[in-house]
Amino acid sequence: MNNHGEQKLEAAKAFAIKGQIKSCDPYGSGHINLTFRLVCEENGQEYSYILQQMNHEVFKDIDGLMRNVKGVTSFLHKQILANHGDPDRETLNLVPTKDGQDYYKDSQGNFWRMYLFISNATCYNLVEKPEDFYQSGKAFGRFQCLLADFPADQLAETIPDFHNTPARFRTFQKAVEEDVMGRAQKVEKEIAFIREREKEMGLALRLKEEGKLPVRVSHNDTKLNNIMIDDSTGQALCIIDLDTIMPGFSIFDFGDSIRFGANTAQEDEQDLSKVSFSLPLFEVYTKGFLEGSGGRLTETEIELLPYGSKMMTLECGMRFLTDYLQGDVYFHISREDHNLDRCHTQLALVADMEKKWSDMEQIIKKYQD
Ligand code: ADP
Ligand code: GN1
Ligand code: MG
Repeated sequence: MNNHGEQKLEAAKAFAIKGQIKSCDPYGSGHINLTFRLVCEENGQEYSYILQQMNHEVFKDIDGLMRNVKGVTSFLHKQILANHGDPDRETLNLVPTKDGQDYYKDSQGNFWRMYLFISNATCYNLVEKPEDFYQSGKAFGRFQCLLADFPADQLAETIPDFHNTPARFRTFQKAVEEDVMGRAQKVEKEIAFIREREKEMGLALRLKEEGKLPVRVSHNDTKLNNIMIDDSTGQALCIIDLDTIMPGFSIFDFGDSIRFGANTAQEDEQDLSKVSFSLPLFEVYTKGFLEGSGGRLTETEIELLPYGSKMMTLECGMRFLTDYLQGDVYFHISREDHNLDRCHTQLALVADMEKKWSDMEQIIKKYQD
């Protein structure tokens, strides 16, 4: 069996699942973990689960990470119940192992976890209806509000300096210098594009130091395919991929959604003529996010939403290029030059945002009050 066949079945059997295993196939399009949909059957009834092998190269502290996931999902579970919602669908639910643990370490040293599968809901890689993007803005805005009451000091920092853009820049510079794959010459233009924008990278951290930008419990990976939209109601149902919940900036949660969802093409589109930054999508997301945030964002945070969008796009492009230079060791790829293609879409978006900067600022002003 391919796809880690023996390990995934060993792992699946370690969890408290119902019935007999029928299938366990790769699922979704995440770049970090290995995700499978597990289908079991008992008395003619099917039960589905998400089985994930966590990437412990990326997440060094699996125990801390799983404590975060458990803590946040239990916290959300209570809030959803209090609001008469459906906690089986509106938040992730961990399935314990047969001996009551939150994750399983297999005989090869890999780490696994299991969630209830949320059915009749979809994660999109491209905005199909602007309404979905509005809904996801509202949900991510609300999510940060809900987490405002979560005890931040209990959270492990699962990836230190995750959105520290100047630190990401230093890593990028080192990758260019080392050029272990001999690829730097081919991407001179892309390298120059990133270097020309170095001065802009430190603003958020500077404002934090000056006490002008608050640190909040954030999701930190708010792309559209990390939110499930209910197929029947069209409403945002559940925010997933909780691995990077850590203290961070609201403007970066906003910006990461924008870099992915306000692109008129997919993140890895090879035909750059299809890639552009959509102001109408920026506007619907802004409306949703500010509504969802319920007046909690400061004036500075709101004014910096265009900056947050540009930084997350530039940072992500820089991370894809760094990985390309280092030999594709971080993001999963499924074709040659995949990370370079991803870098190209992000840099094209940055350039387009720069052209549309004053329109972005106008949109923010329109929704500020
Ligand atoms: P990664 O960190 O690799 O992005 P995710 O946790 O985002 O992993 O999961 C990858 C994909 O698996 C998601 O984009 C989504 O399509 C699917 N998925 C994850 N959790 C669930 C769930 N509980 N129910 C249904 N689908 C899920
Ligand atoms: C990764 O795990 P996934 O695929 O949702 C990455 C994000 C990037 C994103 C780019 C832990 O997200 O930071 O923005 O790819 N997650 C991690 O698509 O590095
Ligand atoms: Mg994901």
